[in-house]
Amino acid sequence: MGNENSTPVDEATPPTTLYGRNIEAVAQYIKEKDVKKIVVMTGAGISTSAGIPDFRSPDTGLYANLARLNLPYAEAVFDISYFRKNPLPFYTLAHELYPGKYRPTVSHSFISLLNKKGRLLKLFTQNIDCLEQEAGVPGDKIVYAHGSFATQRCIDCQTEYPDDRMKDTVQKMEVPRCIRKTCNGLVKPDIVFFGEALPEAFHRNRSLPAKADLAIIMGTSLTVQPFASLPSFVREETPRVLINFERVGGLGSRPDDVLLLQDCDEGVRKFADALGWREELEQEWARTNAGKVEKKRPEAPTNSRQEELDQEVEKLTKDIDTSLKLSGETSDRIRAEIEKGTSPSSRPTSIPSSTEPSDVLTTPQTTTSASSFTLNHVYPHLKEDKPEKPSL
Ligand code: CNA
Repeated sequence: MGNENSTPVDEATPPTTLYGRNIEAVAQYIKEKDVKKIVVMTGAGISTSAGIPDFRSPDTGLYANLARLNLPYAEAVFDISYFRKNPLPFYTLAHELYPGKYRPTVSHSFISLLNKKGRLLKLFTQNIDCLEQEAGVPGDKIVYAHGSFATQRCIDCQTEYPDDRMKDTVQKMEVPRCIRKTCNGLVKPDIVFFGEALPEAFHRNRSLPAKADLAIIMGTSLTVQPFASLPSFVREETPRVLINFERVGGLGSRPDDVLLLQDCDEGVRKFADALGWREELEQEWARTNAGKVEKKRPEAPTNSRQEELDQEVEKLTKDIDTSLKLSGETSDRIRAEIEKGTSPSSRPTSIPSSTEPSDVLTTPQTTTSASSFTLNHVYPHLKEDKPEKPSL
């Protein structure tokens, strides 16, 4: 499990289930065998064309923004103990990423179409943007492996917080507090923070890939455990399709693996062409357009883009200072903490150091040194960056 030979099988090695190692053969297999148990596994790559920033690319600005939030270390934004002390950086991020701002991509619509055709067994997603549901995939078909913004609760007494109030609070960039007056604890969306256990639904459904008659893996680097081990649960003779810019997770090592190393949206369109579903796919995607402003995919950085970015960063930083009503006392405490530096003892210690699948969210990193701790459990594009020196 998780230790598959990652050497691609020789192109000449004949597949055992498909007639060929190409998407047309997969389409034929779906139709001839009336495949109805497709398991889809997705990650951030299926949402990038919606304009959801990856944080690290200089042209998105969000990495720079994080640095200016004066976090003692970048991943603190997803660390529960830091959140308890200072929820503001997280809520700044939440304001940016909150569901409702982005339009689902063609890749999301392809999954919805699979479901409408009665062929989707389950979608496992690592994403927290809820675009799958917006595209029409029903909630009971989705396993949010890393949680999502769909629900939220008090981190002390676990009382659920109403959706409409949450939306309102995040829009105003305020920090929501428990609705039980006697509690007043902080409220956090049910997304999985460092060292936290994955949702029960993940564990309940994690054996489903072994029952699949086809697996489709899209837009993920397959670096975050235990999610990354899911494709290895698929039976040896069951075809697995990878649609991703790069080859990942040992996909391609089995005779019935098919690789589409390209843009996810282009890949699903090619898949739909092979299935004769292209028109339906475009109609399905057109339905997601109602009232949504389509965001442009980030372009390569240019000087003027950099200037725009700086302005955006300035604005967001100012928003933090002014809109988020940080009490003087909290402010002083955080300031003192940041001035103390980034001692390892102040960092999360509960993250297992193994890359093997476990019950809690883990990254490929194996140490807790300052330079190795990154946000890459949620925003892997941050990996390899050293923490910024705090500057207040
Ligand atoms: P990742 O590690 O960033 O990997 C993304 C993969 O997708 C990479 O292999 C890219 O090459 C590939 N990719 C990116 N864009 C495209 C594209 N348009 N077409 C084809 N391939 C593409 O992301 P993972 O999901 O594997 O990492 C797990 C993290 C990322 C989870 O915890 C997520 O919550 C987190 N994340 C989520 C979102 C979101 O909800 N939209 C955004 C950013 C990060």
